Amino acid sequence: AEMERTFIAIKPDGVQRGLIAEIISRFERKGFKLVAIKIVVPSKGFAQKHYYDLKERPFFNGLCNFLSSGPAVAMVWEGEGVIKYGRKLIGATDPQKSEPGTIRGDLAVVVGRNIIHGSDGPETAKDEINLWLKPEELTSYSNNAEKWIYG
Ligand code: DAT
Ligand code: MG
Repeated sequence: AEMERTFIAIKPDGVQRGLIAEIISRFERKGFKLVAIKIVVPSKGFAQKHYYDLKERPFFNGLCNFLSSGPAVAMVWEGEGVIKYGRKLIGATDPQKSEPGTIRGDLAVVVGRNIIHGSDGPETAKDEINLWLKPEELTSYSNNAEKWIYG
């Protein structure tokens, strides 16, 4: 299998609303493998780095204040197609447009409080994993279910 890794974060609203287990469960049940996880309060400066590409947008400051407003859960998930399919599990950026069955579609209402982040491509996945996690925080292991997930 062509394994890849993506960065997923449960934002402070998802943590405060008690949705950590619900969100992890959706990735885990799918068959993706959790290879790193930690809970952290991002500083404002760290949030600005994470969302650097959006620095010209009018909502940038509010977005960075929000991301740094409390603990977030930072994770790395591994699996075949996990970057693209992870975005599918998450749903559209605006929860009003996310399909039912997706994380944002089922669990969020407005774009400013959409509970979860996921890398949007291989380059951002690499950058975000490096930004949020130290190399020694990443694990590499085989899971006995893999032969049943991938054949
Ligand atoms: P995504 O999180 O789906 O990758 P994005 O990278 O375009 O979306 O934007 C990052 C976050 O910024 C998004 O999760 C919520 C916030 N955001 C995006 N568009 C917004 C808007 N029009 N108003 C307020 N917040 C917005
Ligand atoms: Mg994005």
